Amino acid sequence: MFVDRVTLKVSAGRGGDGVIAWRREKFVPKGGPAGGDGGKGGSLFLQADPELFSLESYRNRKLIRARNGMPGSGSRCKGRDGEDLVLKVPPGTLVRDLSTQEILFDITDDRGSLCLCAGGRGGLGNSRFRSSTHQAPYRCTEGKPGEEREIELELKLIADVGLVGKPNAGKSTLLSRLAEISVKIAPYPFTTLRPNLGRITFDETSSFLLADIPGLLEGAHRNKGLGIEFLRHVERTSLLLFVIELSPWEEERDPFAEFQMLREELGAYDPKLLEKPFLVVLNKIDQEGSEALISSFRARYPFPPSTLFTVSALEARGLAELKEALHLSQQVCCPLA
Ligand SMILES: Nc1nc2c(ncn2[C@@H]2O[C@H](COP(=O)(O)OP(=O)(O)OP(=O)(O)O)[C@@H](O)[C@H]2O)c(=O)[nH]1
Ligand SMILES: [Mg+2]
Repeated sequence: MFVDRVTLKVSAGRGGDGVIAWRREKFVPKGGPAGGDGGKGGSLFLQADPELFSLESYRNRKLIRARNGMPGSGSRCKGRDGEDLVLKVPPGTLVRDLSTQEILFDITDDRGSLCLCAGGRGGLGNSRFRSSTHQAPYRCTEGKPGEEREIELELKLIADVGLVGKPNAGKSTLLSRLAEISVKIAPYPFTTLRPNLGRITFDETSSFLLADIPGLLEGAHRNKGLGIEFLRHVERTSLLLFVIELSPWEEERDPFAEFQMLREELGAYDPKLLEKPFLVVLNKIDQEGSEALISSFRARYPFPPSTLFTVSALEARGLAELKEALHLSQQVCCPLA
């Protein structure tokens, strides 16, 4: 199951208490204080794991605690430190503190682990309080509580290109052709219920990560269909690929109106998405009668013609040109007006 938003209470371990103890040995009168310190509480760390694509492992968890430190003991023995806990999250996870709404971390790569909650310090045993004037202190301190937070983890996939289109437009088919992976494809809307990622390799040194998200319906920003929540997974992409279906047998459908509808839904989610570079793919050109739709689309398309592609994902036609354009995307695409 794909999960891209969870809230959790996280807490580091409490420090162990210091203790009061005395050195008691035969022939050692007035052995003095020997209470050891408590161990440190375990800390909580976050780490990106590139193998993960979902926050599913946190779905049913409400509280995550690291272990407490153990109390000290006699003979000045320090208690054992609580074990640190490392929470693995997919790259692209945003960590928000729910009480302040502040973004604590944006975990975009797998460089090291980040401390989310520091473990509490251990208390001091009575041996620590001995001084020249106070030889037998009856004093120790408690361990400190570990840091606690209520957090929200929100995953925004990190991909270079995001596929946006109506349900059934052929987005998954295109992804499977370009990235040569197998994804669920079926002749009904909302086949894709979770984002899929695929990598297109151009050559040994360059490749692109492509994200296919569930289809958008008109009114998605009012929660129609699967809503627009999934658009968060194209927020970080550097290029958008609009996939529009040519369906000549359905007379009431107008591909250009669908393109505008998609733009409106994107704008309703976040106007910044409209500033992203984009390419438009008219899919299913293998169908009879699609030429008329293509020319009517071209006539109204106000952006450079070099950003418009006609393909048949099913028959793998026109894909080489599209792949080439993706490769050169930084130069050929233009921002939406
Ligand atoms: N004729 C024709 N059919 C296609 C083409 N590309 C995809 N299809 C068919 O269109 C249907 C939908 O394809 P999908 O790839 O599942 O479409 P999608 O956009 O991922 O759909 P959702 O996941 O539901 O949003 C399937 O039956 C595909 O076989 C094409 O180029 N030509
Ligand atoms: Mg799909």
